[in-house]
Amino acid sequence: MVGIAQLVERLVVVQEVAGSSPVTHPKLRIKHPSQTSYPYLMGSFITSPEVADALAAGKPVVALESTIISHGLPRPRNFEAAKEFEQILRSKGVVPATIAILDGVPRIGLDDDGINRIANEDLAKASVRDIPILAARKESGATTVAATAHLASLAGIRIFATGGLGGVHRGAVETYDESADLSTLAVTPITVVSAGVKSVLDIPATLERLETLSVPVIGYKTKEFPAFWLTRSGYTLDWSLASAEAVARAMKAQDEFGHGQGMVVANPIPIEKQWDPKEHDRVLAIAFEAAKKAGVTGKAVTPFLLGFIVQESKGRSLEVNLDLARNNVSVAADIAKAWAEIK
Ligand code: PSU
Ligand code: MN
Repeated sequence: MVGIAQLVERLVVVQEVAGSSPVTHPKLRIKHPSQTSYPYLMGSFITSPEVADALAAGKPVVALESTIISHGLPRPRNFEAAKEFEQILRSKGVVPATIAILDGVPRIGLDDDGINRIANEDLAKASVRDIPILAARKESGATTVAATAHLASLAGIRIFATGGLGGVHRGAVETYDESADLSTLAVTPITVVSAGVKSVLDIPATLERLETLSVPVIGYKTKEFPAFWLTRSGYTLDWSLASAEAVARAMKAQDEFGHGQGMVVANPIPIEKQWDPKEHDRVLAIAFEAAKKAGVTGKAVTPFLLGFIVQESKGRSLEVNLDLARNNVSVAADIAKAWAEIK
């Protein structure tokens, strides 16, 4: 039986904007402010026809972020990666929804020109709080996990693949530097498939914060949280699920008993593909020194460390980064298909 809550959830708010398409708002179950009549927000967001059709038909859709393309991977590999992630999804019968803000308009699903822009323009790194400013100024931005999750959720997308989640930075006790990825997942009903968080972050502190925020962390076929480039972090999880179907069932139960939070599916890179742990430790130690020397702080820290690590590892970390991201996209596709079956 379909209850009132589910009916309201399925309420489709038709946008008046040319080229845009119907959107649902499963989180708040009300109209999003951008769908009201404030003139400067009239643009709202634009869902590509392909993504809009898939959502309307209940077909599987997976969101992809753009910060990993703009700031997390070097040119020209970033463009190839963006295309490849979409291709992996398509080959499994899943519609990709790469998300970015272009000229002030959040885009859910990009065409070739959009992919080219996120790969080759120097875009701002945009988290949730930056979206309205970019919209009002009609500027562009590459969306982080937080911003991508937020926009994907507004568009009615439930599954999202990324490389690594942002988290609590080392030294956060003094700097308070903690990614908005965590606080956003506390209020955004989306399942994010990631290879854990990068070992440049404070992994145990990140897991503690996710616990505080009531965001479940599910090990995918493992009970150990991965460490991005490395298969294992040494930190044990409370929950492990053995299949995409099991994750979809947990999502359904979360819809019933949760309070609107998301879910982290931690998907380790296969051990034969991980970075050599000794080399990993050596390169990271140098990278931290370099960041300190260069005086890098705030949200510039992650891109700096990533770029430095790619150089110092002579590209090895990049190959591992791409492998783990492909692996996440593939698992997200399986989950999206299982979700489309049971939701
Ligand atoms: N991890 C990666 N590559 C990335 C990021 C994380 O391996 O590019 C990006 C993601 O977009 C993530 C963001 O949401 O960094 C977190 O940045 P911050 O700590 O400033 O919130
Ligand atoms: Mn930060």
